[in-house]
Amino acid sequence: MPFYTPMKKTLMIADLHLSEDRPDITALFFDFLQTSASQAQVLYILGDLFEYWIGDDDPSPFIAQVAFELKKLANLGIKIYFIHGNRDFLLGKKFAKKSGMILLPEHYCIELYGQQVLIMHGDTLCTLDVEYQNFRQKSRKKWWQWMILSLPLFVRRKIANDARQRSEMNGKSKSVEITDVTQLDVEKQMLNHQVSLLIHGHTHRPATHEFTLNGTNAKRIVLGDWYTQGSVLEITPDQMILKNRPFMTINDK
Ligand SMILES: [Mn+2]
Repeated sequence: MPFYTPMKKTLMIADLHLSEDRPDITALFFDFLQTSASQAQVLYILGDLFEYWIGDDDPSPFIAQVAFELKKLANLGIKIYFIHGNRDFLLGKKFAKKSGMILLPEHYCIELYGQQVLIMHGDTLCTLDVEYQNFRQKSRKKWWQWMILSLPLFVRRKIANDARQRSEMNGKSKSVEITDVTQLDVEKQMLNHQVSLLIHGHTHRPATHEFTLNGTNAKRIVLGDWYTQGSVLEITPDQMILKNRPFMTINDK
């Protein structure tokens, strides 16, 4: 028997939307990396780790610090996997290497303690949002990304800021149905990958949905965003728990 057996624990997070404007989220994330994450075997980040991403060549010290903290965790032997979100889809190999993350394809099947699980960001399931899906299709093309990434950084930053403002306006005008997943696409993806468990983020509507798929029990777990607290899915061989982490209080006395 080995002297030390690492805890069989896998963590999943999504939609942190890290940015310089929200030091409270960043502090909570770094604390999470140094505490719970360092006790786990694997950490999956299912997209929108960053509020926006303008290219791996962004020299921002804030981004360098996030890379440094992730790399510290990776150096402890914890595997960190990353699936792109709709905000940070331009995150590339250079940053992944710097931060010790392994990039995964947009839809990916993993084996979790004996169970096949499909993981993704979740934006591809929101098919009623035709305007977004059209943009998504275009922006995942090599030529489009090459074109954007060849622009000077200050231009890319302006494009990202405009897109953030547009998205905020859209979020207010688009209905709840349009910005949520469609059950039909959930089932299509799950049948395609032959799984009875799907885990994703993106909609910021943390929940566990149970339904029947092809006569068997199926489950969809939605991770929460980090705007008002942290949200972590903890998976061990025995259970899966969606946990909240409150923002840290500052003790100034
Ligand atoms: Mn998203």
